[in-house]
Amino acid sequence: MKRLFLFLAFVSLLAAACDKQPQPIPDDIVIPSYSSGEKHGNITYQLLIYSFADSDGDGIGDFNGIKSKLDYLDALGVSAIWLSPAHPADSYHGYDVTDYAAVNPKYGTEADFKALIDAAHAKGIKIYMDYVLNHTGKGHPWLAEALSGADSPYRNWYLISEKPASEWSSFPMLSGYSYNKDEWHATTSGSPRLTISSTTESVTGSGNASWNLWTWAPGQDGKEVKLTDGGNGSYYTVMNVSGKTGFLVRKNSTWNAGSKFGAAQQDFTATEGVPVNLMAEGSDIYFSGNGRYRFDLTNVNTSTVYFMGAFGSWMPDLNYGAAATAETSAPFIALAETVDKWIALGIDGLRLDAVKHIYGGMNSFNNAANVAFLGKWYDRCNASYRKTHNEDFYMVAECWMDAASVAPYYKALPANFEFDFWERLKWVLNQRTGCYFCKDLMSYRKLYNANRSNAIAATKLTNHDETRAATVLGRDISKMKQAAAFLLTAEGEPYIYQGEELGYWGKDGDEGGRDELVRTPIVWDKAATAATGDLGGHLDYDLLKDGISVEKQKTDKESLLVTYFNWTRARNTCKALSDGKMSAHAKYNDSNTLDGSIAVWYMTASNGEKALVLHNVGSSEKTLDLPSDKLDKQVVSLGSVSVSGSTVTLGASSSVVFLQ
Ligand SMILES: [Ca+2]
Ligand SMILES: [Ca+2]
Repeated sequence: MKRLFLFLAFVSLLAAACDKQPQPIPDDIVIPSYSSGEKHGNITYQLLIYSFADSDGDGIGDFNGIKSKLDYLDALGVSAIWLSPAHPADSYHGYDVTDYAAVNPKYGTEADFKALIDAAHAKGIKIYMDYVLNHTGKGHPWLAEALSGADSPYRNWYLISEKPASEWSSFPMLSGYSYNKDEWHATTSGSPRLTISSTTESVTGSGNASWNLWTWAPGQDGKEVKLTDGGNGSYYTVMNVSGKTGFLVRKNSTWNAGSKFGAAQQDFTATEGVPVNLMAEGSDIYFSGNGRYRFDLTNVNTSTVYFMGAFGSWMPDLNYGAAATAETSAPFIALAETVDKWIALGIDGLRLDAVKHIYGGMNSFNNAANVAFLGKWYDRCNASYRKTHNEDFYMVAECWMDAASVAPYYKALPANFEFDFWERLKWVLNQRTGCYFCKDLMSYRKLYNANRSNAIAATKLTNHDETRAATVLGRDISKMKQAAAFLLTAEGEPYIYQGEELGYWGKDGDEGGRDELVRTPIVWDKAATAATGDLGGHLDYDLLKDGISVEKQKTDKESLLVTYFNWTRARNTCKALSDGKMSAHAKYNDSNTLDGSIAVWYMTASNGEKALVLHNVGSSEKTLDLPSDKLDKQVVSLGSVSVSGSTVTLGASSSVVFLQ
């Protein structure tokens, strides 16, 4: 029987259940809502806590804000959220942690975090925390302790050396590392300490020592106040302080490297009576007082040492020792114990940051050591999780390399991000050449499966460190919709990055833009309410308008957001898509270069359910003759799709899925 379906552009609103016949297109947009256990797509949303949703009006996103938007994430078909680092940290983005056992108070309390976890679980949404294992923030107390002296019990938690150019190879952790002087940062060991206390002593005036305070009131020029030698390596001055005063400590009157000492944390505010551990080339210190104060500088007999920080002087690398015994190292044990705490609170998995740099620097990696280390890390965390759960702990790593290089990491971990997915897909869409996509993806999965039979490819378009998908695709809405359709019909477990579903654009800092510009807050409503407060004003205000808002797009059939609703719904409810393995089509595959704009594959689930996936990435209509396929049960479509007998006609940038 000849059947004909004609779907006009962007109105593919079929109920996407594979066991149903195609339904008439509803006039109204259906915003999906899932009942318990109905979401099978394993779709994760990458969320930036600081810029997702603000609940208390301070402009900074928070746990309660996320909790209030769980219905949105549910409609988007999400069954897990990867949270940006939730810990206290030196920077707004959180990747320079200062306490792994706490939550950042900017985001709320631990009770708020727990309430978010519980509310998410009630909707079938898991919570993954972001863990940074390569380095801490410079402001972590572990580093201050490690630098307090050569005999500190924390000394070996970091890679610290007086002569790194000749000593670096003595660290077992740096086997295979290529020395790079730019990754070693001068600081002071012996930790000069500064204590400020109220006093009735006389003002000392300018003292006799070369050590001095460089002081200023914010907004005014500074002046040098020489300290008085108090003997035994101590110096002091007494002066009047009126209001907020900034200062740095200097060894002499010049600004030569190593002569300036400040706080470990940016814009640090000193408290009366609490000693401040100073660091060479440290940050500005502020003190607010009204009256007379004594500034005591002690323990100044310091030595210059260097710590290794592949990502820069604000991110000192941790030292786990040789990979073969990493699990016995103090930082490994300390970090694992913090994971125990979050597992007990209810988290479901971890995303691991920058894993290729753990055993290695910025440009040289010891992949074998990283795999050995990560295997121990996974086993340790999984053992903790399995005490209270019957399934394994989820862990996905950011191992930013090509598929062949990532493959060995599956020996250690169940999931890794597939950066090659987007590398291939952006080429497919911009070159309008789809015929090789299935072959390429299957070849990657073969590499992964050689190392782990149930390897999970964490597929994605872009993340918070990449130029936005929309920008890469020339802000062509048809290509952006089809990028979503590819992501949600390919084998793997897809991630959707905050704002991608709304078509956010922006250039990353590495490509002439700025990191904040690819981390733009969600614009929730037509009043353009957004959590902009933590981004230092580095915002593209053209993005913060009502036209792109969730409220606007969810009532617009032609919006990108509605395309995401439809295709995530299809993936969640069609077992062939959610659980399927890719296989090539006999006719339309990589040999079909005459119709190079066509990408076709099957997805076959473990229960035998099978779907035919068709994409035309070309700029003109294509008619495919598919006598061996069933074309009567359409799951979801995009653009213009019509069926006549054994032929399917796909308009430009059009996609469709048929159940077999
Ligand atoms: Ca807030
Ligand atoms: Ca490292």
